[in-house]
Amino acid sequence: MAVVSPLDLLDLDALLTDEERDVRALARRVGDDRVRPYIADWYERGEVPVRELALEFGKLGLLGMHLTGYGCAGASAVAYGLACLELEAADSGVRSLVSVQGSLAMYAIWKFGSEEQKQRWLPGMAAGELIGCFGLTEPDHGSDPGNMATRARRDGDDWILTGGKMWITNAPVADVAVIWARAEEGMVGFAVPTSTAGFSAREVRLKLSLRASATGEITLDDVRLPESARLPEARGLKAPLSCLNQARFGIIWGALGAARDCLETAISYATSREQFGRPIAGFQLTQAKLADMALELQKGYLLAVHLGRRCDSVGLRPEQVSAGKLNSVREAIKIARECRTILGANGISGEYPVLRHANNLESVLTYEGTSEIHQLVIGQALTGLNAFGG
Ligand code: TGC
Ligand code: FAD
Repeated sequence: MAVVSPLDLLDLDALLTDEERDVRALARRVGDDRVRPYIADWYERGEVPVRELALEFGKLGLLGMHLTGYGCAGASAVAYGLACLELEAADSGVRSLVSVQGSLAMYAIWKFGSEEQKQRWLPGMAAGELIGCFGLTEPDHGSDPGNMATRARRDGDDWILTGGKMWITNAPVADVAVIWARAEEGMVGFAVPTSTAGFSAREVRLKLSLRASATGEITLDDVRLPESARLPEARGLKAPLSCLNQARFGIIWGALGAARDCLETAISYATSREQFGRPIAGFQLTQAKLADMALELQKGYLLAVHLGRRCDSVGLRPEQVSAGKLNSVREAIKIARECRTILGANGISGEYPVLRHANNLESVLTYEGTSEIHQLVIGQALTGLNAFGG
């Protein structure tokens, strides 16, 4: 009997162009060569060579790949999604590095920055020579960034930033931090060189998830910035939220990559592991699990391709991005946990990627809008009623 791979069950490859398959192959190769051989060790140590990886990804055009100009590749949304899928099949932390660099930090500067800011930061960021981070979340304001405590006040021609940001990916190694703050005129954003006096970032320790990712806490202690550091086109909370759409789109695809890796591992394990004198894949209960997981994976992928095509043709509404993020991550984490059961005790070992993916997906479930927030975004679109509070 021919054995089909979990993402080939319905021949969904037929939905892709040759160019898209080439981008996917490139991202898969970089994941296989530059991440998989080392990831268990990085994860155990809670360290990842961000700069080395960024240079590698930059050379291959994977940073800010869906943006145009300034050294960016100008790829389609679907191609970008496929790259996220393959990178997250290696590790969510590695996909996060790329998402935060390209979809949050670079996108914010690309969309809202001055020409001078774009020239200063984007080519180096696309090449992976400069690392960016995106500071929206604070210790006391996560789901509700509109109530953030960080303040920007004018002082002559300058701005003074005061406050702090928490859980900021890439912050400990970043050269530039996109920082969001409240000012008299509403929400404003800045491209802050991390060498500026009063800016500091320390690594968040004791993470049990996304360990192969640099996560930082930022302190802004009267950081003085010239007006030229403010993102001139960013007006109101809408600006940072529109950056989130970009990163959430990548997660729609990325989470499916983590799920695929778990499912492939579980199938391979189940066909070789024997109990009661036969492969555990031959038990009906195992096959029921595998069939249901393959089905959810395919459904998630169909949704991702549909949203990708819409994004490339007419663009996406926020609730459509929420629907994709909610579905992909919620199903991916279920798949990862179910695959873990199939591996028995080996399922808890770092020799296999499954529990690492499941643990990573706990972060992915929470960041870029928790599942509850996405349910409420969809609920608001369906009813016209805002159930967020306030
Ligand atoms: P609300 O009054 O609803 O909206 C304020 C203004 O923003 C507009 N808007 C959006 N615009 C673009 N994209 C979206 N997704 C938008 N959502 C809302 C809205 O139309 C309005 O515009 P205007 O013109 O009327 O001013 O704002 P709210 O305060 O009620 O909050 C809405 C809510 C809860 C959906 C929002 O705050 C939210 O999304 N919260 C979740 C926060 C979040 O996701 N943070 C992520 C931080 S970054 C991160 O996690 C990186 S992880 C690393 C990785 O990506 O790999
Ligand atoms: P809270 O907002 O306190 O939520 C706690 C719980 O309450 C959740 O279950 C939530 O769904 C629920 N809840 C909150 N409000 C409501 C409501 N109205 N109705 C129902 N339930 C509600 N942020 C950045 O800005 N930049 C980054 O680079 C970044 N990287 C991250 C990396 C990692 C590893 C992690 C874990 C987080 C990162 N974040 C980043 C932060 C992330 O975006 C926030 O954690 C997320 O938005 C949730 O905020 P919170 O953790 O404060 O949870």
